[in-house]
Amino acid sequence: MADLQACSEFLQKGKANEVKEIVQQALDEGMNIKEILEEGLMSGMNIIGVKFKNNEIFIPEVLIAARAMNAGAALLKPFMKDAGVEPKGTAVIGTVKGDLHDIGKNLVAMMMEGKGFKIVDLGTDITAQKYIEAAIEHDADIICCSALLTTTMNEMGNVVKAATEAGIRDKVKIMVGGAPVTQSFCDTIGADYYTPDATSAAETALTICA
Ligand code: B1M
Repeated sequence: MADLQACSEFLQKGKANEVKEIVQQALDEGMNIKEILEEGLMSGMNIIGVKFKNNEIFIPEVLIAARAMNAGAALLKPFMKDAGVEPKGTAVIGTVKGDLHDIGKNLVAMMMEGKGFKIVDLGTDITAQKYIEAAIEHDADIICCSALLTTTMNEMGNVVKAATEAGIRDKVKIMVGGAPVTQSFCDTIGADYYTPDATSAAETALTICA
């Protein structure tokens, strides 16, 4: 019988081939999709999140674990809808206009994916208007803005304004983060949540959509 605990451990070590093998075996045995996803994949990514937050592991380990998670999740994807596995929520994510830094943004996206979110990754250099259009198109619960430059972080305020102008401010929460961003900046621009790292961002997103 497919060993989901072993799958979770292989995921944490970034062993994508082994993860795929166990997920395929579990599928062949007719195991419950939700069980494979939660016990084989998400449990491993949760442990990675905690270790990253505690500085026990670093960016490369997170990236290879996320790659293994994606490899396993890709096998499950075609069956998710039929199995009634709904995403925990939908988040539109991007790095703000004028800013090309995307490593932190990608980590946030991966951690949120690991928690079961549908992620619409817009990339970098994203205008306020683009965030809003995507949030409307995908009926997003959360808009996630990342900024690494003191010269671009103010663009986050424009995203909040644009959401208000588009009449979606009560439907979508706005989360902000990135090295120069602080709680007091978040409060000043009227965003909903500031989190200092990718793991807390994913945890906060889960609380928002609980
Ligand atoms: Co740039 N850069 N860079 N850079 N760069 C910094 C940010 C800088 C601090 C370096 C320095 O001078 N010491 C400085 C900013 C100064 C400032 O504004 N205060 C700087 C500068 C000035 C620039 C340029 C202007 C340089 C130039 O051309 N003169 C230029 C700007 C280009 C542009 O964006 N328009 C530039 C360019 C680049 C590269 C392209 C070379 C490259 C980016 C490659 C890429 O991202 N694909 C780069 C890099 C790599 C850095 C440093 C070295 C590393 C940034 C990084 O990826 N950190 C950085 C210096 C440093 O930090 N040591 C620097 C790792 C990443 C995991 O951390 O993104 O903070 P971070 O994400 C964290 C948290 O912040 C949080 O979670 C992550 C961890 O869990 N987080 C969120 C991030 N987003 C979040 C969103 C959330 C919640 C949490 O909710 C939605």
